[in-house]
Amino acid sequence: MGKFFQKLVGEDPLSGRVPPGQHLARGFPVFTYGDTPVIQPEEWQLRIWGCVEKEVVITWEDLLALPQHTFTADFHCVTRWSKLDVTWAGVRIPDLLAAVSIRPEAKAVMQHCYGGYTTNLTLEEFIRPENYIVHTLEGERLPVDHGGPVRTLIPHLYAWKSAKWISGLEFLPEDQPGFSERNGYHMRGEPWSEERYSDL
Ligand SMILES: Nc1nc2c(c(=O)[nH]1)N[C@H]1C(S)=C(S)[C@@H](COP(=O)(O)O)O[C@H]1N2
Ligand SMILES: [Mo]
Repeated sequence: MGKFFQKLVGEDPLSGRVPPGQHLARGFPVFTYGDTPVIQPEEWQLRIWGCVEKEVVITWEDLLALPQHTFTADFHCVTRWSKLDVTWAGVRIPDLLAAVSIRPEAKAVMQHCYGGYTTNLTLEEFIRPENYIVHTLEGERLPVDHGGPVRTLIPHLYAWKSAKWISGLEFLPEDQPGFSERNGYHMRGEPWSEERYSDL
């Protein structure tokens, strides 16, 4: 590699930030299967059940009473667009789950959404401290198209794992495919290793 080209690569602020097979999107596209459910914050509820000692229901008020963080993360859709440096605000998943007694047999989580969408991940992938449940995008109330009032954000996996209009967390003894995963997407979905589709 010539000196000039090396210098260019070294100075490219995006080098190493866009996973293989992805390009940068213009704006922030919306990607939704089916209709967009409209839920008011006051009626929003997150039910947590399955492999837990006691079922828990979290309301908008409960969510806002937990420790809040603003953070920036990259967003990678499996349909090949990425958006870098998106700023969100919300609650860390481990803080959300602090009041939930998860039973030792729990190995996976199914995220349930208003409107019926579901997506799964292992418990280990779900409870990472850089995962969030968010209510704010770029300093504004999360727009309904982007999953408002409340969605999850799992930055290290493809964006189909970041559930918009989240309504439930079901803890499971084994990893089960959700809506996207039953329709051909990968069970894990890690963008740097291009875990796009399942081998079925
Ligand atoms: N409930 C729900 N969550 C969802 C989806 C959906 O259709 N319904 N689409 C997923 C996909 S494929 C992507 S790329 C992102 C898109 O998020 P955005 O519309 O905010 O860009 O949401 C994910 N979460
Ligand atoms: Mo997507």
